[in-house]
Amino acid sequence: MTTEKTEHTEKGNHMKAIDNQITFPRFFFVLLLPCLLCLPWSTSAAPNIVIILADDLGYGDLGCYGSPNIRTPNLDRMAAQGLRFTDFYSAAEVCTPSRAALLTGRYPIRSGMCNDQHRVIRNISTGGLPADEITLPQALKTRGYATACIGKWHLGNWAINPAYHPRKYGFDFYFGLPHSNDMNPTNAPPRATSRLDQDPKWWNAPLYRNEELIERPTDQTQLTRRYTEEAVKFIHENKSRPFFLYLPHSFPHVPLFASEKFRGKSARGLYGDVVEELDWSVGEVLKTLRAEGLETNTLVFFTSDNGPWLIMDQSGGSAGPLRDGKGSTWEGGMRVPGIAWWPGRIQPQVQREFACMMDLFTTSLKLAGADAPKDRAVDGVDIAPLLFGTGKWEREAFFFYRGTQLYAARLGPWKANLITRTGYGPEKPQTNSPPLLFNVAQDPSERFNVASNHTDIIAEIELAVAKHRATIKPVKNQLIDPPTSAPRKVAVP
Ligand SMILES: [Ca+2]
Repeated sequence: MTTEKTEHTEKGNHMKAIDNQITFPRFFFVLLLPCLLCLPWSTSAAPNIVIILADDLGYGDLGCYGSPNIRTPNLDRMAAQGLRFTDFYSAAEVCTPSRAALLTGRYPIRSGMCNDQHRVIRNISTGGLPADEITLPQALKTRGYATACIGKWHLGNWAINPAYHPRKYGFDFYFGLPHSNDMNPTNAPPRATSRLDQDPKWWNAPLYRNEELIERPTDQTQLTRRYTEEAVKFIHENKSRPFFLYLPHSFPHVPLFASEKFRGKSARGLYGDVVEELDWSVGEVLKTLRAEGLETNTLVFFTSDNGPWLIMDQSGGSAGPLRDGKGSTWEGGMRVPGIAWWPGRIQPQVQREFACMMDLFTTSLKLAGADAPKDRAVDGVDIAPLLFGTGKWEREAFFFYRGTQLYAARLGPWKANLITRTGYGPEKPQTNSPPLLFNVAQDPSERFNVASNHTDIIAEIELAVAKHRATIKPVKNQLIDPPTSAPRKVAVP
C-alpha cells in the first residue's frame, strides 16, 4: 500500500511537472503577456475624452430638443448618431458650482464652491476651487493623458491668486476667459447699462493663453471661432496619445456676440446666431476627430452648465417645456441638453433614464482605467453601462441644490420639491410641507402636484435626503467675497 501510495504520489508529482510545462506557456500568453504588453503602453487603448460645455444653453435651444427656430445640424447629427438624454441634469443651477462639480465629481457643497448670496465666483472673489480637490484632468494625467481647458474657467481668479489658474489643476494648456463674459464692464462712461448691451466697447473681458494675457478687451465676436481653432489644433497635436479636451464655451451667456459669418442669420435673432455658431464649432471638433481617425476611440459629450437665463428676455434661451430656468431648481434650471457620441461604441438612441454632469467625472476615470478617489465622497456614478447598453448603473437619487441649500431630490421618475423659488427676482423661498411631488418623466413641466397620492414615495425620498445630508461635512465657503472695507484695488481680470 505504502509503495503504491508513493508511486501514486510520484506519478502525481510528475503529472504536475508536465502540467506546469504545459500551463506555463498558457499562463504566459493568457495572463503575463497581456500585462507585459500593457505596461509600456498602458494608456494607448485609453479613449480620448472631449467635454463640450455651453454656458446658459436651455433645454429647448437645439433642433434635436425641439427648437423651432434655431438651426443646429451638427448637434442634431451628433444626437442621431449617438445617445441623446431626455433627462440629463447639470450639477447646479448656476455657473461656478456646476463647473466645480463637473471637474470633481462632487456636489459643490462638498468643496465650498456654492453660495447663497452672489452664487458664483465674481471678478473680485478671493476664493477658488480648493487645491486638495482631485480634478478630472489631474486624475487623467496619472494615465498619461494630455489635457486642455479651452474656454471659460470660473473657478477662481488667478490675477488675485495664481493658485487658481487652470494649469494648477491638471490642465497642460489653457486658452480663454477667467470668468463670465459680462464680468468686466468698462469703467469709463458711457458704460454698459445692462448685460444686454451688444456694443463690444462696453466690455473689457481679458483673454489668456496659459498665464499670458493676450488681449483686452477680448473681441468677443471672434471668441467661439478662436476657441474652436485652439481645440482643433490641440486634437491634431495630441492625436498620438490619449487626451482630455474640456471646451467650456463662453456663450450663449450674455452679452451675446457672434462672428460675421453667423450674425443676422438665425430666425431666432442674435441668440440663435450665437447658438448656431456653437453648433458649427461642435461640427468642427467632430470633423477633426474623424479626419484624424480618432472617432472610434473618443467619447464626446455635449451639455450645458445650467438652464437658460430667462430674465435676459430675448437674449436668454428657452427651457422648452420645462418650468423656470437658470438660477432655479425647477427642471428648467438644471435639466439641460446631454448628448454622448462615440461611433461604433454608443448605439444611436434616445435615453430616458436620468444622469447628471458629475457622472462624466466617474465615467471618464473608469474609461481611462483610473480609480475614482477613495478618500472622499464622490457623487458621480459610472454611466458607461447606460451609454454602452451593457447593464445596470448605480445612481439612485439626485439632489438639486440652490447655493448651499438642498431644494429638491429626484428618485426614479419622481421629484420632490422641498423648497421652491424662481431663479431670479424678489420672490422668497417657499418651504413646502409636504414637499411638492411631480412625476417628471410624465410631467416635465412640474404642473401637477401628486403628493397627496404618494406619501410612500415622499417618505422614500425624504429618507434618501436624510442619508445624503449625513454625508455633508462643513467646509470653508469659497464664494464669500472679501469684506467691503478690504482694498479692492486688485488687478481684477
Ligand atoms: Ca452658466
